Amino acid sequence: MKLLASHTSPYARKVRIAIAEKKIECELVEESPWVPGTSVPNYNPLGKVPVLVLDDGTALYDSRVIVEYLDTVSPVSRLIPEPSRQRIAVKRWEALADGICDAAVAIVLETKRPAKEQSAESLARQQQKIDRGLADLASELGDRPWCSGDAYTLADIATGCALAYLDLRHPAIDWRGEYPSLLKLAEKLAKRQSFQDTVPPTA
Ligand SMILES: N[C@@H](CCC(=O)N[C@@H](CS)C(=O)NCC(=O)O)C(=O)O
Repeated sequence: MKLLASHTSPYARKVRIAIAEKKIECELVEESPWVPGTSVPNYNPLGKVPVLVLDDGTALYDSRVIVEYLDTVSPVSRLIPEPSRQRIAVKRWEALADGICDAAVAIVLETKRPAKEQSAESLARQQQKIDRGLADLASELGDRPWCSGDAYTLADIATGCALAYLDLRHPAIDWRGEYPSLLKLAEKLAKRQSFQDTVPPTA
């Protein structure tokens, strides 16, 4: 099994953390989907990472499908609870954290366009998604130890990856100052080996 991933992708990081937590053997192949000649479209017609290529050649995407697959392959450290209601709560949390990343990525791409072609309206719309998303994450977390239920799950992984991606691409967003509950969670996650081994490069 091999994982096509870039070191800065928050979606790929989510999968890499899941692989580490579940102690699954998997080759990591660093691939940027943005460089000319990238092989990513050969595996994923959408041209996005992460992609998990199984030993029989089947390519799985996107990150949510991959993590769900990994969680069923190995019973070690279940990341998605089985009971339907808890499962949906975790998946919803993941959707929100990933959605914050989607908005953060959209801003990065928009600001790469020539200044006079950038849409202030689009930038503001994406910024609102991040702002509302963070507020929701924080209020749902409250003073509980973990995002969903009373154990560490995929919800925590997705949230930790989203917050770190904001640090990487949008350091001006002061989520630590505004949301102490998220800060507490992030500090706890940062102590895990899986998070330490996948910290995105700053350059
Ligand atoms: N929903 C997808 C999002 C994946 C995604 O957008 N990956 C970015 C890297 S952070 C990418 O590959 N972008 C290339 C492109 O959009 O062409 C997932 O969860 O895997």
